[in-house]
Amino acid sequence: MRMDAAPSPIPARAVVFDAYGTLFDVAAAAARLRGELGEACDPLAALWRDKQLQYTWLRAAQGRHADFRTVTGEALDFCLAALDLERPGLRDRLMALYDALAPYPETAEILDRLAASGLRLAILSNGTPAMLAAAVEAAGLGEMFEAVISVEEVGVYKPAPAVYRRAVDRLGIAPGEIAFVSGNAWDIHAASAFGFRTLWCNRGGGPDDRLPGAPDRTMRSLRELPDLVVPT
Ligand code: LAC
Repeated sequence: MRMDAAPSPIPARAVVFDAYGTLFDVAAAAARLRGELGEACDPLAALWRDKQLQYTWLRAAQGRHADFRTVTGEALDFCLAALDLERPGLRDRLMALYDALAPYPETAEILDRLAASGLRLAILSNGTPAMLAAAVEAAGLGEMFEAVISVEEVGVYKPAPAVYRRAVDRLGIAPGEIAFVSGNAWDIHAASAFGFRTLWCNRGGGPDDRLPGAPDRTMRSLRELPDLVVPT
C-alpha cells in the first residue's frame, strides 16, 4: 500500500495569523466561569462566537460598521437573553475575560520557532487595536509580531478583500508571499481567493466550507506549522 508523502512546505516571506480562534481560544472566556455557568457554558461559548461573526457579516452587508468590542458585546447580550443567563455583573465579567483570552497551548513556542527560522510574523484580525493589544500582552506575545493589523484600519470586517489588502500594504510584499493561518475556514477561503497562500488550522476536524478559494494546507494544531512554511 502506498504511503502518502508529507505535504511540501509553502515558501513565504511572512506568516500572517488570524487572532480569535487561531492564536487565542474564543471558548476560554466562558470556560473560566464554567463552575458558575454549569451546563450553559459550552452552548454559551458556541452561540456567542456564532452571533459575533454573524453580526460582523450583517453589519458589513449593511455598510453599518461598529467595532469588534461593540459587536462582541451585542452578541453576548443576545446570548445571555437567549440562554436565560441575564444575571447582574455576568456580562461585564465575560467581556473582561474576552480581553485576556488564553492562547492555545502551543502558540508561544510555535511563534518562537517561526521567527527563529527568519519568517516575519503579523496578526490580521477583526479585533480592535485595544482588544488585540490586550490579548497579545496578556499572552506574553508582545515581542513576537512585526505588525498587529486591525480591521479598524479599513473600517470593514473580514472577509472583505480590502482587509487582506491591508496586510499586503502594511508588510510591503506580494499576496503570494504571505502564508495566512486561520482557524476559521471562511477566513481561509477568502484569503486564498484574495491571493494569499493559506493554512487552515482545523482543530475540530470539521468539514471544509464551500466558498471561493481553498486551503493550501490543513493542520490540526499550530504545532504542524514549522513543517508547512519555509522562509524564501
Ligand atoms: C479574527 C476573527 C475572524 O480574529 O477570528 O479576525
